[in-house]
Amino acid sequence: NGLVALGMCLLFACQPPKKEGAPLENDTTGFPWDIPQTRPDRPLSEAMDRLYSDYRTPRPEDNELYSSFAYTPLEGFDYHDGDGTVSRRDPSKVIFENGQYYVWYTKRDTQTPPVGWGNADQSTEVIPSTDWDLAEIWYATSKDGFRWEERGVAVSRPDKPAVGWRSVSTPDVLKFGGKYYLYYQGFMEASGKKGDHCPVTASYADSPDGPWTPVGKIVVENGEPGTWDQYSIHDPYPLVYKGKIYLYYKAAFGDRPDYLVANGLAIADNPLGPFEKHPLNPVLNSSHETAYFPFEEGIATLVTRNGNESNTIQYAPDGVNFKIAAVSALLPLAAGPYVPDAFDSQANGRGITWGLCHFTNYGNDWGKDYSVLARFDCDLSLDLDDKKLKQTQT
Ligand code: AAL
Repeated sequence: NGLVALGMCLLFACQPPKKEGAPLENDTTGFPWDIPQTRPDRPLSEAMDRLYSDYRTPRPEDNELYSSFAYTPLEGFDYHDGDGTVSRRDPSKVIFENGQYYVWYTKRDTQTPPVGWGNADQSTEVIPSTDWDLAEIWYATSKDGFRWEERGVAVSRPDKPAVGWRSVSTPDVLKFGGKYYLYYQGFMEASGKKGDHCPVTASYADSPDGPWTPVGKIVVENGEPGTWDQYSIHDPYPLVYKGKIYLYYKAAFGDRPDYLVANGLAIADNPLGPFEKHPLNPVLNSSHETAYFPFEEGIATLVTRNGNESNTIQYAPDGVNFKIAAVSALLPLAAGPYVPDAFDSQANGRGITWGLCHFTNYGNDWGKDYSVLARFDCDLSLDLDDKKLKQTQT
């Protein structure tokens, strides 16, 4: 054993010291063994070229916009033993007010589980078609982001024929000029029929605890017939960026089920509009229930579930022209991150470390299911000691 150890020592002692960034011995590519941070001065293949042109750093571990995701069940929500009559989904972003975290979400509490998208004809005034039919917007608070207390309804369904009489769902929150605004989808017909062709409406309040006053009108209009967002304005997601309200939303070329999901941007000076759609819309060619957050001088986004660029984290230095910054896996669906600087970013966004998301399809038939809220944790923040966090994750 002693001899073997001595031999090993001699072997190591005889090795030339490794030089940072030096090419491998016998390496004919001329490519240094340690991936350089700067582009090598030689022609590159398409793939290696992308490494330097499309991503923020050649190595994911150096890229502030790369993260994996951890998930934790939440405490404090009752799901009626999972019988499908109660569902919570599509959480808003999380905000911190009055010493606690707040979140708003779609809650369905119906006599029966949904009959399913394909059976929408069987829905009634009390029997839901899909998971988000006959829903209301509820809210919950938490001191630590894990244990939540459901506080009650924030926005209920107004009487017919007001916007949202059939269902109000998929909220997000804005704080602006000392007031709070909830933006959400207002259904005028059951989902699964033509109800999903819905626009966005809003309510406002002086306190995150309400009471909420519905504006009773459409705030972000569907596009003109023939345009990409003619059918729906879904998943509204407001941020304050460069002093204006940037409201991102999902729409689709075509109608379900043959549709291509994309995301657009509408900008306003005032929370209740008028919202002007960006001339370059759509600004994302993929993604469902998309989350956005200020990052450095621009906006970053989690691109999930639908489209060619699903499972990417993208970045737009101007909030408009997004490019893939990182490719990851198991991204949170319908993420509502805690975005500390969502409403006062001065082109110095700090990123995110956690939020709420949902898990759907607790059932065996699409749309005939219930959903639960969960917490996700990630490292998409400039404030974390990245290296330390990543070491503990590996
Ligand atoms: C979600 C969201 C919107 C849709 C429905 C409820 O995935 O995109 O909110 O309308 O499904």
